[in-house]
Amino acid sequence: MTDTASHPALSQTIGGHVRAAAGKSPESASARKFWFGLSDAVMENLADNWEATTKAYAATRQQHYFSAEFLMGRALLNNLTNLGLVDEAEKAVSELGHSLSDVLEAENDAALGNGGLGRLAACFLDSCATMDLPVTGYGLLYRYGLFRQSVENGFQVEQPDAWKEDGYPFVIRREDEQYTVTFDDMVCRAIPYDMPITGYGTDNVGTLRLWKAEPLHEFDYEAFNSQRFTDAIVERERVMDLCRVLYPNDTTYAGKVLRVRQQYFFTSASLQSMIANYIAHHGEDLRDFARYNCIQLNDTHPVLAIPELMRLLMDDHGLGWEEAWGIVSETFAYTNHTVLAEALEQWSTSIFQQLFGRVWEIVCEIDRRFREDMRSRGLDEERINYMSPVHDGNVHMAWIACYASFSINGVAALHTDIIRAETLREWNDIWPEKFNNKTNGVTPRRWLKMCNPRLAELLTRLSGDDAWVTDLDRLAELRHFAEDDAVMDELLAIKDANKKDFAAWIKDRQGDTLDHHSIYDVQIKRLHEYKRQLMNALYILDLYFRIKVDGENTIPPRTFIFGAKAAPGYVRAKAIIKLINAIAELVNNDPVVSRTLRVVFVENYNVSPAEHIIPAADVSEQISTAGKEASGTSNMKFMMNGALTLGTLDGANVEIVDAVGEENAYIFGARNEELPELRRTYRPRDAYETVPGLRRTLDALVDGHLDDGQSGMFHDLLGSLLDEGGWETPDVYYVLGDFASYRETRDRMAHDYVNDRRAWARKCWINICESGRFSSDRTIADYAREVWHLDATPIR
Ligand code: 26Q
Repeated sequence: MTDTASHPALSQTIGGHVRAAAGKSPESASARKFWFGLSDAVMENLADNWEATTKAYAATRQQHYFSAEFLMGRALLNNLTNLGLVDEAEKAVSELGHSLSDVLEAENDAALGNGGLGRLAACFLDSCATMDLPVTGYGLLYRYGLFRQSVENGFQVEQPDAWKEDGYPFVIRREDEQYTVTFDDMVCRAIPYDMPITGYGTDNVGTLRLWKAEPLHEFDYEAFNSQRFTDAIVERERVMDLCRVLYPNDTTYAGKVLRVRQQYFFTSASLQSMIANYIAHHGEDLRDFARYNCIQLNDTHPVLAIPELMRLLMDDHGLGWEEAWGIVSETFAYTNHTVLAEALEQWSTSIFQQLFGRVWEIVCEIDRRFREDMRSRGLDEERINYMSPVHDGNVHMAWIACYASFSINGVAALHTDIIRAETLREWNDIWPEKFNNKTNGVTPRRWLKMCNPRLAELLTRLSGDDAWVTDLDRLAELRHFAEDDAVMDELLAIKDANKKDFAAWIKDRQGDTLDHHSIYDVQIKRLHEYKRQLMNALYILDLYFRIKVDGENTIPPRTFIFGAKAAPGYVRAKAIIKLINAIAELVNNDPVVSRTLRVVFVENYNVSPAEHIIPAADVSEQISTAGKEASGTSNMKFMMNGALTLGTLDGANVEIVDAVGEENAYIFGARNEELPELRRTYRPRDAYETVPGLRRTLDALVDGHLDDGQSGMFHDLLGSLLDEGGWETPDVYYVLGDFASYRETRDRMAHDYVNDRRAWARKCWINICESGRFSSDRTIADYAREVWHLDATPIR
């Protein structure tokens, strides 16, 4: 499709690129070197369209997506898929003595994100490119992405993720577009590394601009040759530190100076490049800036862009405060991703004073004017102080975002309701019109077509074409095939084949042996107490006793699959990983229980493992405490791939159930609106005493059934659920409160699975057919229309 006269067919260029990368014949090159060569060939193929797109976007109204994280995963197959080159590449690669799948597996994930928020940014870029929308992503080129996880003795161990040490062909260093970023104690160069973002079935190629910090001056030889040798090295390293590593915390905020440096660095550089582009196209008068530019803030991580744009407009471009503030308040839109108070970013004022005095001054002036504005609206002093950008010795990033932005959105309907009523209530009282909901979505290119080719082929065959790939609502037209037994049998066969593939993949990766006839029951997401992996683990332990002690023999065979990274400092999350692995040890090595149950912990869970796991899943665990998960996005990926949701009415689960009907999902547990009343009288000890089986399951944590390596971790876990009178409320996430309901629903689900395979298949089918509204194309169309006011700009 893109095969025009200007670029020769891929089959003709691969060989040369592999030779150049490997320094030997393609036949004898390693898979890794072959990956470099093939990737270069893809870059050659898209270069002209990329340049044309960049030119076209530069002259029009543009959207800019600011995010500290872009969890891109692998690029090669995604680009081949988008460019319609998979078959051609497959043929050409095999003619040169390699297999495409081996070459693809040689790519490292670009893990420049923690989890949902970072992956959402990546899905959004895919949709923007596919829809020809002039959107550019801006972030940081971390040298080390999210840590590599290994499991030793059941404990998580972190290693650095050196994902690009031997080079990465999908970013282009653009020296000629560098800027200077100045801190009070450091000056550095910001060099953009641009990644092309191909879209499906379009010539447009968008851009993700990732900034790298480098010392202002080349190596200082004078210092090098003198006593100041180490000074010179230390100074360089201080600048290089800026982009060295992605902070591995999600949800818990840590006030680290380096993190705020990162935030200022990438937002300042991004704004400077936007302003330079504006001046090149529209002249030196910046008063029309907001007509041509709009910025979406992915949570509060890029909020320093607000005072920084004020600074640039006033200090570098001569605007007055009022003019500058007018532009700022038409430029920014803010997305909130969490209701957890511990995740809201607040920086100590001393950090601001020390790093950027001028930005601090501007923040203080924003604060002063904010207080004045609120007083004129008649608010009381207590409320004004609570809402003000600077108070109690901290700068409150979310409050700056809410004040300066023209749009504030949550990421699922329930989440938006909660931020309006609770988290951001005071702002909603004053500016209800700023608030809107944009339910998340995921790209059906990566999360269906690419990762599940068997299902994609069936959908295309039944549809008569592949229009669903860019218009996922079309799948609703296939709903009636639920009544077609031949199609349902084919769906079951596809799932079975995917399960076999997954079993082979995990065997090869970490040695586990799986039975593909068993139910694959999956929970993959960051480890956090509110996500309740602990409740899942306790259920497995309960099943163990039911089989081992009670002799229950009608339990359907199950494979429990987990994937999760814990923030390195989050001790209790790490204890839960250890617990899952201890339960795996107990269950998998028991001669009786292992005939029915198996527990697998997928090490180093990331985007590419997800692509192997999700198409093989039967059950999607979405079991967060109601009200806590802003949206969730794996729930959408599972649904698209024909797994059924076992979940609470939380985040986007609510909308999934709404789409498929209650009979096609398994919903349990307390609802958000019920929890306050339930909590009033809740005593986890009562659940321990009265819920059948719970006592022996919880006792097993500390009575010698399970080994925590003398760490005391399991004792702490038990205490977190039961101990009253300490400084924490016991069982804040209502694990024991929801346990009985969870167990009943999960048992019923397993029996449904084995009792009527066709009925199960019908439910899966309806989930697939109704997944249209969870395409990120829908989400992006909503942002473009309602927030960004952005038109498509196709280059052809
Ligand atoms: C903040 C300050 C200091 C260090 C780190 C952080 C930090 C980093 C990452 C805070 C939060 C994050 C990531 C949050 C996240 O991934 N949230 C998830 O966003 C998804 C997309 O909207 C939702 O689907 C999930 O429900 C939400 O948990």
